[in-house]
Amino acid sequence: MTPDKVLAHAPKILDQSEREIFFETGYLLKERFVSDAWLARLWEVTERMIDESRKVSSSDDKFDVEKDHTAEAPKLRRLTQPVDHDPLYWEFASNSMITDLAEDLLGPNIKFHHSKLNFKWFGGGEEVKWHQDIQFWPHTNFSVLTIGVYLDDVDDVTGPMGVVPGSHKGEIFDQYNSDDQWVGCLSDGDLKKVALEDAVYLQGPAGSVTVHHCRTLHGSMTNNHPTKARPLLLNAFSSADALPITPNPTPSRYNGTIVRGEAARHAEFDPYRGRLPPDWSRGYSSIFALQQEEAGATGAAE
Ligand SMILES: O=C(O)CCC(=O)C(=O)O
Repeated sequence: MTPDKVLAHAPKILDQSEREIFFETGYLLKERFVSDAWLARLWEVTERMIDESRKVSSSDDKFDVEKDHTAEAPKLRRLTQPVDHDPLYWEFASNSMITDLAEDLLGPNIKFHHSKLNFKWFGGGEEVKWHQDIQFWPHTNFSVLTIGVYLDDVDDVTGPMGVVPGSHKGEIFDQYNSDDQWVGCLSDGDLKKVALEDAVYLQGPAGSVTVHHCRTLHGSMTNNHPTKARPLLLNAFSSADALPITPNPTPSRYNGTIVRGEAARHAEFDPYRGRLPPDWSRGYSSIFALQQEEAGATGAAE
């Protein structure tokens, strides 16, 4: 759905000016947006997930862990598709204030795409290199976005999400390396073309929410805090009329579920001039493994 058509519907939860700012800059930060009651419920299940991760010694379909992850000292990078692992995560994605927020920015008919919980563990939790999302999951149009919730307070030490304002209106960059392998981030050469000096780092207390457009250039630095992780629960949505044109890298029983309104009768099209991702229908590892070019990670996606 085009911004004009979205803006023509009355907002539920945002001011009209906030919606206009999102379409202009490609991102939004809403401090303390998620209620304490929701945060407490999300923490209860998230603590359980962290405990469960103690049983794994290497990454699998559910837990993406750092190399020195152990039962005694877990070091989680990501819980993949939280919605598949506890009904609470699905309730949050499909029926909460973040679903209202998605509706204000995507229009009345909305589809769920995927979810992930990035932990960015303390004491060096890995960076996420500068990238755009739409190349991971191209759609027929660009009415696609991701909403992140900081489950804990985030400052400049814990590795806040950084965004480049206005980059959603610019180039769709190649996210392959010079050996033609998908790495899911920009090359050093392309980064020189980007106004990284304008990057904004989104910080705030627990419950603050980030929104980034599917073409917005974003990334985050290492978490250098000695004791505090930076759990960021991310849910991606699209307008119902934006259809994925490649297989979803992280399948879930909820992929493509209409969470507001109704299914589209017609697809809407924006020309997609980016390069297509590899065929991930047979498996995908994670953005961390791919960006770090860990052994087997790129191959797994081919
Ligand atoms: O966790 C972050 O800081 C960024 C997450 C992200 O961009 C991603 O997982 O695609």
